[in-house]
Amino acid sequence: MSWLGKLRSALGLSRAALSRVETLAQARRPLDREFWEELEEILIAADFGVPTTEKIVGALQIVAGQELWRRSDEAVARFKQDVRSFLTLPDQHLNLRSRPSVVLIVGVNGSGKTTTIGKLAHLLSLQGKRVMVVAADTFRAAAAEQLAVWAKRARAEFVRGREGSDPASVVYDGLSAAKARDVDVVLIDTAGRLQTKTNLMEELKKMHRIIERESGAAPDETLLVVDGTTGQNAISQARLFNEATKLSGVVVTKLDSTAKGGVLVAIVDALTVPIKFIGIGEGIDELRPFEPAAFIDALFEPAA
Ligand SMILES: Nc1nc2c(ncn2[C@@H]2O[C@H](COP(=O)(O)OP(=O)(O)OP(=O)(O)O)[C@@H](O)[C@H]2O)c(=O)[nH]1
Ligand SMILES: [Mg+2]
Repeated sequence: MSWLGKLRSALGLSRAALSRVETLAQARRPLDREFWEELEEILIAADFGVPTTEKIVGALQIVAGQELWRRSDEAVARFKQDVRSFLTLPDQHLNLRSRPSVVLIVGVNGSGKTTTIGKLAHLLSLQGKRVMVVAADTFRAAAAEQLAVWAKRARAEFVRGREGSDPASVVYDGLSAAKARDVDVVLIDTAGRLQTKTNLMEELKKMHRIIERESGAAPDETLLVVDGTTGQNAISQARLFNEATKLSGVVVTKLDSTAKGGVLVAIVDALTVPIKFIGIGEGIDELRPFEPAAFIDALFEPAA
């Protein structure tokens, strides 16, 4: 199956949740109050979130008035364009400036951090980069073993610490090894337990300090991994991490098993941080760079 076909099939549940948007367009209804209310209702049900829905629909109503649109198909066409530009932020792609580049992966329990690192290591390996993964999740017993399996599959170097050791010291070991082994990109896996905000901040700050000292710069990327199936709950988590550390991008996982794909729009609205990758399955090749245009097409396109 082509990549677009795969994306389309992964987003099937979300597309079904939004299929009424297409129905609204095809009905060529007048742009009366019922129309706007129905559009809002569909978007809220599809996890766009109330504030984001109101923002998008509010702006659309103003344009509709200015352009003297009469029918729902015109408004819906513009709506899709608006969502697409909403999802398009500068720096949409992975920035790997320094050498070795350092990518710190954060997020709550079970959001898909380790899996995402495995997939990302694979993607970068395929691009000919020398990749190292570092198991700075020293909290959960099987965490390092799980990452070791991914490292092997992705043909990446692997560094771990002792269980229960200080994550920052594992980061230190990883960065030293990366320099010695002439690695291009270092991906750092962190523990996902949801701590208090203060603990979270302290731990992330400490890792940042080590990275800055050892590599001479802040991490090239700090990516927040968010479980797409949690819908609106993902927003409050994302806010917490965004306050604890400066995020450069978001990865939304498990889009293949949720109808809540609209949450991407709410996340971008809440954080103003670009979505850089989406996870659309458990397989090693099921992480892809996020492309707003392809995403919108797959989310709204009527079935062929
Ligand atoms: N369907 C689907 N499952 C995914 C995806 N990404 C991750 N998963 C699954 O989500 C579960 C948790 O993934 P992990 O990578 O272990 O999550 P984690 O954030 O590292 O978890 P902790 O280390 O416990 O915090 C696993 O069963 C993964 O296979 C995805 O894009 N689609
Ligand atoms: Mg993990």
